[in-house]
Amino acid sequence: MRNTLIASLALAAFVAAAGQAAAHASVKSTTPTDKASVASPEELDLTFSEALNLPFSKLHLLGPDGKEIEIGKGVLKDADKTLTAPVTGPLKPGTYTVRWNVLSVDGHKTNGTYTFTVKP
Ligand SMILES: [Cu+2]
Repeated sequence: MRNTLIASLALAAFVAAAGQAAAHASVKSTTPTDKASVASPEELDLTFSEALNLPFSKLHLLGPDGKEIEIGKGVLKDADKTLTAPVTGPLKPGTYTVRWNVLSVDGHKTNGTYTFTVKP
């Protein structure tokens, strides 16, 4: 009885780990692209490897001083795999960090950051 329980717990852990490795959302492409030098963008676009759950998926924009800059509400497109948010007003020259926190439809949360530079 006890051995059966241990065996099924081990199997459950294995299945959970395998599922995570196979399916959590990773970034496939972004606009602006990572480390790009661009004119002030009108929006941020991040395309993920799987569909997202919008209420639990958010983009944050941090300015050259590290302070958060308010951006518009995110929306999903391209079969819910692309998260887009409008950037309000022109951004001053400098390096910006995009931080993303997303929940994919399989229930896994992932997050990360990347940077782009606004040209003078
Ligand atoms: Cu997943």
